[in-house]
Amino acid sequence: MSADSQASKGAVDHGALSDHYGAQATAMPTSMDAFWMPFTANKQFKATPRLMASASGMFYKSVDGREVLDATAGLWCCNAGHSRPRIVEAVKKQIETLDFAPNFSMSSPLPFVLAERLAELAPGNLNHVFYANSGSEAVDSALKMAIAYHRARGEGQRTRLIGREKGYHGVGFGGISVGGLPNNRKWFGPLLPGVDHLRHTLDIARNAFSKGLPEHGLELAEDLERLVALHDASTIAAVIIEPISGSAGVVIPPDGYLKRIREICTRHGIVLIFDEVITGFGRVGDAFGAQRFGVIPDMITAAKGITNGCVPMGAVLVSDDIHDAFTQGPDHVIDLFHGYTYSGHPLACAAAIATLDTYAEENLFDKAIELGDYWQQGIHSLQGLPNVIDIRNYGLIGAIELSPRAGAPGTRGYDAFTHAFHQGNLLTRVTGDVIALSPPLILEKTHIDRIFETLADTLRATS
Ligand code: PXG
Repeated sequence: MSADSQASKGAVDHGALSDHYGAQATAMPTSMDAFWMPFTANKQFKATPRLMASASGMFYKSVDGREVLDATAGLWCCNAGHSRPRIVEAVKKQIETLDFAPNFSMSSPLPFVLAERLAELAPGNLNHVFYANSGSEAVDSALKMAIAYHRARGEGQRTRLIGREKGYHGVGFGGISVGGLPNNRKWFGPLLPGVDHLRHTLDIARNAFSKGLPEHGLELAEDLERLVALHDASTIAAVIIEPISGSAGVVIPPDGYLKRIREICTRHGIVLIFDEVITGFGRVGDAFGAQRFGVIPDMITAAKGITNGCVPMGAVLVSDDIHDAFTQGPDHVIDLFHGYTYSGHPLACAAAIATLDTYAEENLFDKAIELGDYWQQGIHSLQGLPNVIDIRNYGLIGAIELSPRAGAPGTRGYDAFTHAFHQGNLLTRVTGDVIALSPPLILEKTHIDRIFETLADTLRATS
């Protein structure tokens, strides 16, 4: 900003700044122009804003004083519910003790402590942890590692990356290149070269209203053989998929599909990356989807629930084989020319360790199994309501797909979302005409009842 334009905006109001932690943080802002909100229809939102002032357990409190039941764990991240005391305490203590320490040829204790904890939770021999600050960064890190891994072991021609239609892997150029959501790709030019996509597995015609894993579609895993035949395995570095696609509107893998993908990758020496930014940390009834589905990838990308959403953090969990390929050189040589200023930030590590303690103490990774049947029964009770064309569920994830209005796709979903929020005090997440649900794992049956009663009212009211 030039000195002139700063002057034209007037002097900074230090009184207002010092009040930031009090009244300003819980009241409607006086102007909403400057914040360019992500993935948001800014004009529409700012005309009818929805602002949260505080949160505790299963509930948000909005700035207009309403208690809103959180059926989305924030944005798939607050798996232990909001503002949990152990996590709050850990973050407070850490910021008072060590605010920052670099991790490039320096460090502090907690990144090591946390890495051991994450390696214990991870399946198979995924014993190494690389830190990022978001899911997008974790994904780009994993894709780079896969390519570099092959080069390190003398197969530098393996550079091709394979994603899947409808995949969401964040918003870095790597992530949108392997991702399969047209709106996230079409604006941004040619993207990465040498990327191809598997077909997606959403098949409402054959699998509508499946409970848990859909029965049909295992054969879609063979699509990977098609791509191997087309490109030759010797050019392919990695396949990246979400065990359950989240952002695309919750696509559950057909029974046996992930195992088959694993077999094909192994046969052809292709690195398999599970993007578990959503399915990690108890969402599907185990630490990771990998364990719940009984399929061990070579890398897992994680974020969101790693810190219960309260401090940004992403991570890549990496197998011994991949890690060790980078450590064969002399001791003074840098293993991997990659990393972020905030990789392993002490505040994020403190939050993550306290989060893992909370998950363990409260057995939250079992909750999706314990409550799974009740959740399934609740969500499928919406079958038959106006415009409901599919219902999908797995673990504590659910989706209700509505038929789009002719010529106005997405509007029916958006209406349901705003009605549930404003009339039903219920926070859901909508992508297109799909209502997606991913409540905090601390929820109880009474919350499940309320979520589906409110949604039933909403669907009747917005038909
Ligand atoms: N991978 C997956 C599987 C994700 O779901 C990311 C990567 C990127 O994470 P970051 O931290 O860079 O946002 C995600 C993020 C939604 C929604 O409504 C989902 C995400 C983000 C925002 C909205 O489904 N997932």
